Amino acid sequence: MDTLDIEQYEREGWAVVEGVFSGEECEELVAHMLDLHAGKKSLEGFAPREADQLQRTHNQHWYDPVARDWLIAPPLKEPLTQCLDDEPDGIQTMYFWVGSEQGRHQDQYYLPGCMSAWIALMDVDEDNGAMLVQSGSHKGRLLTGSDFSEGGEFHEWDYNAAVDELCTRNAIPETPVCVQRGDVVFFDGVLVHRGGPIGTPGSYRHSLANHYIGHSFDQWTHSSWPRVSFDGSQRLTS
Ligand SMILES: O=C(O)CCC(=O)C(=O)O
Ligand SMILES: [Fe+2]
Repeated sequence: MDTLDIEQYEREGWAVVEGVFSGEECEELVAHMLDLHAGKKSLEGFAPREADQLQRTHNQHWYDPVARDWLIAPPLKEPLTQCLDDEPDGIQTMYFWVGSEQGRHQDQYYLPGCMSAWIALMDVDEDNGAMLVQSGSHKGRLLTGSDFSEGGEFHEWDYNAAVDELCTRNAIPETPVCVQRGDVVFFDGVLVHRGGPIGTPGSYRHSLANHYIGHSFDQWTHSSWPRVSFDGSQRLTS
């Protein structure tokens, strides 16, 4: 496994660590998710889907020990600790079978204080929907709820359209994050990013997006979401 380039992370707001997970480990998770999707495995909490419905799972680690183990996989701990300058608490997971094509956003709008470890479970490029990131945008403005309330600059704007506007004002080109199976993209929760277009419709893009906050972060707003430490213990912020 490669090591995190913390200077790049701080400068660009993101950095890739190559080869964090083996091909075998990735294939195992992909097989687990394909089996769940196909109904070959059942799991309480996982809603069966139609064959053509590949919508992501959200917080699968709440009901699936496999997802929980991936959230606190030991090789993620050191790079996360460096980025957060604190011990990491896992707080959210999203599993994608296909590219999300999600509009531009900043994760901290939804998850205060967070950062991300985005795990490629297969090779990812512009064909199957690479993420697009705006390097350096994490040093700029974070749009928050108050920007959208009465008197806020973006009152009555659509959220993604407001981030599009922020992106234009930042005037920094977007970079497709093309990575290989087993690589992990660490990125700052203020970074402007989106799920890029899927160049080859119908292609798979298995990936797991994990989100973390620092153990001492005390502004966490999702009070019913457990904070999962790397030793497996869980707690709620009151
Ligand atoms: O995987 C994607 O396309 C988007 C993921 C994302 O927005 C995130 O992990 O925060
Ligand atoms: Fe995101």
